[in-house]
Formats: sequence, C-alpha cells, structure tokens
Amino acid sequence: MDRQDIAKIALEFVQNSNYNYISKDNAITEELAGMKIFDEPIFAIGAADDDGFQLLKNPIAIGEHFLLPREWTPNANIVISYFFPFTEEIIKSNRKDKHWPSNEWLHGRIEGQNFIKEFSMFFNKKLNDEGYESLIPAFDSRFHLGSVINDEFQEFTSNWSERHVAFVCGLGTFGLSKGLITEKGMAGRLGSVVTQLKLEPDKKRYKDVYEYCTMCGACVRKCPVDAISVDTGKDHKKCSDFLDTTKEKYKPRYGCGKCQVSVPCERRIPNKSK
Ligand code: B12
Ligand code: SF4
Ligand code: SF4
Repeated sequence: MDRQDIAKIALEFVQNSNYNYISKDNAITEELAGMKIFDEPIFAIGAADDDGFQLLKNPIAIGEHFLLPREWTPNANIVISYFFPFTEEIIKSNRKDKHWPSNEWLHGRIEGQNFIKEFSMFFNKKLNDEGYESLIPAFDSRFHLGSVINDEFQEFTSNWSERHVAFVCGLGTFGLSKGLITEKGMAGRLGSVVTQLKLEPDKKRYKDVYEYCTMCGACVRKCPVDAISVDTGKDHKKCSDFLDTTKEKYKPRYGCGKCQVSVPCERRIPNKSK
C-alpha cells in the first residue's frame, strides 16, 4: 500500500459509504435526509519514532499519560493522521445563528464522528489484511479521557490527542481557538492509525505550534460564551459547560463550533500577509 492507494481508499469511502450521508431515520428534519457530511480528506504521515511524539510526554504539551505510537503497537513504523473537512452545507448552516449550533452541525458532530470511526476501522482492516499490524488508538480499549497530573485530575486531556498527533505528523498547527488549522482549514474532524506499514514520513512545513494562526481574533468574537481570549488563550471549562447546555437542548446530540466557522481559518490556512 502506498500514498496513492491510501488517497484512493479514502476518496472511495467518502464518496460511497452510507456513513457519510444522513439516513432518513437519523435526520433531525426531513430535508436533512441524504445530507453529505465530509468532503475529501487530507493525510500526513509521521515516523513512529519522531522525537515530536516524545516531546508530547512533557506536561506542558500533554503529559506522561500520552502513549507513544510504539506503546500502542510495538512494531509501528508510521502514524497516518487524517483530517476530513465538513461540506459547505454543514459549514454554511452553522454561520447563521450566533449562539446555537445548526442541525447540520449537530449531525457533523455526532454522525460525523461515527463516520470517522467507521472509516478508521475500514482502513485499519485493509492494513491488517495486507499483513501490517495496525491499531486505531482513539477506538482502542486503552484509550481514555482525563488523567491525574501532579495529583490533580485533569478532565480536558487524553492519552491520544488527535490534534497533537496531527501536528507531529505534519498535518497542521494549532490556532488560538485550540483547533488544528490544516490546508483544508479547521472545520472538520481528525483521526489516525498507527501501523507497521513503511512509508516515507512527510516533511513538516512549520516549526511553531501556532504558526498557521494569524492571531486575528475572529474566533474570540465568534465564541458565544467568551471562552477564547487573545491574551489568555482558551478556557476549556467554559467551552465544555456550553457544550453541556447544548446537550440539554439538543439531546441526544450536542455541539457548537462557532469558533470554526466565518473565520479566516475555516477552510484554509489564513493569509498572514493580509
Ligand atoms: C477533550 C476534548 C475537548 C474538550 C477540551 C478540549 C481540549 N483539551 O483541547 C472540550 C469538551 C472543551 C472540547 C470542545 C470541542 N471540541 Co474537542 N476534543 C477533545 C478530545 C476528546 C481530547 C483532546 C485532548 O486530548 N487534549 C489534550 C490537551 C493537552 O490539549 P490542549 O490543552 O488543547 O493542548 C495545548 C498544549 O499542548 C499547548 N502546548 C504547550 N506546549 C506545547 C508544545 C507542543 C509541541 C505542542 C504540540 C503543544 C503545546 O498547546 C495546545 C493547544 O493550546 C479530542 C479528540 C482526541 N482524541 O484528540 C476532541 C477534539 C480536539 N475536539 C474537536 C472539536 C471539533 C471540538 C468542538 C468544535 C466541538 C464541536 N464539534 O462542536 C469544540 C471546540 C473547542 C475548540 N475551540 O477547539 C476536534 C478538533 C478538530 C480540529 N480541527 O482541531 C477533536 C480533535 C475531535 C476529532 N476527532 O476531530 N473538546
Ligand atoms: S480565527 Fe484567527 S485567531 Fe482564531 S484560530 Fe483562526 S486564524 Fe487564529
Ligand atoms: S466550541 Fe463554541 S464554546 Fe467552545 S470555544 Fe468554540 S465557539 Fe466557544
């Protein structure tokens, strides 16, 4: 399997899989039946022994609880990180109301994440079938949210952070809002597979953690609960509390993502020269 094969597998899945389309039974309103969730993804490949992964064990970045690719699967050679951008329909819909998420965005959060799971499992099986040991950390039984750091339980962390992994693989950099900015922007979802397959890792086009962000502050103004600040960064608790409020209103779904739409990094790397 080479890069072209990977791109082909993903393209076919995104175009043809039923998981990428809202079914009649799941649709929040009748008109949303058949809505497409994601466009064609982008990939980046990182070496399993890239020093960047080791750096994530530093508590400033993630912490000791972050598991290295070879702690997930000992014979890993590479990590394949992918970003699926939301379709224009989902993005456009969430630009309208300044406070509440659109129905389309709610589908993107819930059915979109289910798609990421199904794609990851499909891709992982292809790798296994070709004889490569591989694993999807985010859907492995050892994956966990939260961790005890310096005797205190930290809720907003995990032992496999997709954005940090994507950063090390070369997929993009963080933004002020803490979302990852990729060549196809920020509005979408991430996933990754750790595998024994051997491919040439990507060259990173950046050095700094926030290199793609212009610090324009548009996300600060978009956040309905003032969770983002140019001076102090992002308050995960405020954001999470608001997501809980949306959970009460839109049960069984939830979401927000206002900081990812109508912003210069929505669908691209913003232009720093402007
Ligand atoms: C917990 C969680 C949350 C929490 C807290 C977020 C958090 N900690 O980042 C809450 C509930 C608030 C949340 C909210 C949302 N989330 Co969320 N969430 C996660 C989850 C499950 C784990 C995140 C994690 O492990 N964080 C680890 C900690 C350490 O991250 P951090 O504090 O931000 O890290 C900082 C430090 O490391 C610092 N740093 C300091 N020194 C150094 C040095 C180096 C080298 C580096 C790299 C960094 C670094 O920089 C980082 C950024 O500031 C991931 C899925 C996953 N498995 O990754 C999704 C995920 C991050 N969420 C996602 C999304 C889309 C959302 C929402 C938009 C919800 C929605 N869909 O409506 C909001 C948006 C919030 C925002 N503005 O980014 C996407 C992000 C997509 C993207 N383009 O970035 C993810 C990746 C899910 C996915 N599969 O796609 N989320
Ligand atoms: S809206 Fe502006 S400040 Fe916020 S993450 Fe995007 S580029 Fe950075
Ligand atoms: S997801 Fe919503 S609440 Fe959280 S930071 Fe973005 S705009 Fe603010």
